[in-house]
Amino acid sequence: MKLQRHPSNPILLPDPASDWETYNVFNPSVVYHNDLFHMHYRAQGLDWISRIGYAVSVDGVNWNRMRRPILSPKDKSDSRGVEDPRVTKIDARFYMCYTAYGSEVEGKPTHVGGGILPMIARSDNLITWERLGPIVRGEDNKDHVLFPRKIGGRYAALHRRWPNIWIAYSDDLLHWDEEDMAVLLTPRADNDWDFKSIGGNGVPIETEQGWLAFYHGYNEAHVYHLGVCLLDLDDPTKVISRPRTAIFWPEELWEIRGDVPNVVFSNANLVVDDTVYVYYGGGDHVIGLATCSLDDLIEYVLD
Ligand code: BMA
Repeated sequence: MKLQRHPSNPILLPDPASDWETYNVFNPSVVYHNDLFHMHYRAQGLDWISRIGYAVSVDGVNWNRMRRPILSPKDKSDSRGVEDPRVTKIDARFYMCYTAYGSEVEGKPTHVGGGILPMIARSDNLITWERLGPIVRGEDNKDHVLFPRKIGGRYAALHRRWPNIWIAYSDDLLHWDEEDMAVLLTPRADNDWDFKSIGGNGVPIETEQGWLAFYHGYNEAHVYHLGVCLLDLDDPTKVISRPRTAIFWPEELWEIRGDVPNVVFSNANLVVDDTVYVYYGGGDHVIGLATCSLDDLIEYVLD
């Protein structure tokens, strides 16, 4: 089982005429709503600070982008950038998980590499976002994503405590208590594709067989790969299946080179008409699309 690249790849490029998305567009989230594909993506321009851009598409391949970012840094808690959006629709509202990368956390200056908060924001229109707050504080935590409905009456999320994927529950999306968090998946103990570190990708897909959860991993050689596992519908802390093999890895020049080499990094794996659309950043530089059929994917995880 392997995802198939779309022949039009890469499907979104940086814009040399813009000051905020001049150099890199990558790591997109995509939701399908009102017969349109809505993309939120990380962009870097002349100041190298990440902002979140927005684009819309009828076919998921050709995009019409908004000319200004829809989320930008607002203070020292995210002054180094807002990164890696993952948008989930829950009931009638949209929630964006994103990484805030700041020079200060709660009034305290951070050393280089610190200051990373896994944030949640809320929107009714996909364009204007209200910041709610972080899932956890005081640690390098990212790759968080919300499940698309409550499970057992509570909101649920995946997040990454390096190098593992964790699961967490909350009553209101504002309070995430330590006693409601647990390790879900760990890297595998040989030098395979998910040996060193793993993290969650897009919104888990609900199927009759369970939640299909895409994730990424890398090994000693720091080559990003994508994989998928199946979690129990009622209790996603139970892993039903975790296939050994990866389903996607860098092969094209723009995935092997780019701004950061050997990266395929996906925040979107949505299903439209029984096709799984996986959008990803190639080399932290451009955006690509790869697809597979939902039936083939389920067969693969259950094999
Ligand atoms: C991760 C994130 C992603 C990035 C990836 C590869 O830690 O920062 O945004 O795509 O590294 O550089």
